[in-house]
Amino acid sequence: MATTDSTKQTLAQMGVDSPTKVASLFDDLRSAFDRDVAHEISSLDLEAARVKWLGRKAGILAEIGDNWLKPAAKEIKPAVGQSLNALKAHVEGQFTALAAAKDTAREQSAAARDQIDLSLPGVERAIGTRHLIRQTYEELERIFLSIGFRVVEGPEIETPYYNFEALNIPEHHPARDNMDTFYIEGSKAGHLLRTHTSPMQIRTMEKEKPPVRIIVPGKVYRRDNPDSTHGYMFHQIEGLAVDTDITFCDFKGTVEYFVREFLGPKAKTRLRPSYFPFTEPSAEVDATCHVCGGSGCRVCKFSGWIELFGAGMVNPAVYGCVNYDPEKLSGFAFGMGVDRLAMMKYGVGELPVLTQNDVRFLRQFP
Ligand code: 2U9
Repeated sequence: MATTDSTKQTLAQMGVDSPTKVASLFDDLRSAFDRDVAHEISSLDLEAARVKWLGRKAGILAEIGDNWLKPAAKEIKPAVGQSLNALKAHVEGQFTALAAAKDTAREQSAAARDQIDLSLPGVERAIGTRHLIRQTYEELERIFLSIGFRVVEGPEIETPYYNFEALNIPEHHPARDNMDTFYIEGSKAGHLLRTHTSPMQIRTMEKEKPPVRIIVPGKVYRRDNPDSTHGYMFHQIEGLAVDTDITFCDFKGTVEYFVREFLGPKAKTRLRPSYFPFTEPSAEVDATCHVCGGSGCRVCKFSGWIELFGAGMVNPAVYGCVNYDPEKLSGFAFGMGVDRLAMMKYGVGELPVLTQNDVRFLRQFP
């Protein structure tokens, strides 16, 4: 059996002296090559095998040329030449095929690596939550929409007429003092940042005939000294119901329904007389303390009651400004500070945390 070492010798040294022996020798060599290559393939060192067999100087085929063919006796030289060519074709063909197979395998494994596995769980992206103020707005809107109110929104920059005069707050009225106002510099008409959302009730009544049942959410601005419970801007929601026969009973029933929906079925309501230029009579709406249930605690300053918002029957003076007949129409209105309600309901101690957007705070209200 010829080994690859046999190519170091000449044919004469090995006693190969006939075409039959030449053929047999080359057959053995071809088998040795096939075994060799099969092994190299598994170890993936194809290049080393290629150099061993096809290397120009020390490759086995080069050695056959030098050691077998060149010195071969005349009688066997053609047989050696033919067998060498056949072996060379086989070897080269195999290497070409193997290289192609290796390329294909590499491409396939790269494709397999790049393939998207649709069964894998996706990357979980943290999405934000609705801010506590937004959640409170949505809760307030849900309650009023459930009893026939609709949402109206309007501009934050207003004229003094809509913000004050049409609401029965003439110039020099003391009510203007506690609504310290931001005026827009250079505005000839005296434009200002609205101090409440009430201008939109006026605008709505100007445009629409009664019945009107609206709530108006939005930002409002007041020149306050900022502290732990006051800022320059706060969120309001106001409401207005006007129709031909709205009574104080409708007002009280609506307020009580709202309080039970917002604070729970056990909450009780109390109306305390108050004063607003745009309502008459006016009231502060208190509810039994949601923390102690009315028995008295630190949150309600041991009174058992918490002040929720202001409200009242619409002052007939307001109807004159919007061409509504005060003899035929009546209604009620209310105004709430949303930040205050959110802080109270969710036990938030300080106003600034509502605007700082610290995720440790926000995450508590998913
Ligand atoms: C029209 C007629 C009447 C809106 C009202 C209040 C009472 C009230 C405050 C609550 C806390 C403002 O955010 S706050 O500081 N508001 O107490 N607001 S009645 O009355 C209106 C509005 C528009 C045409």
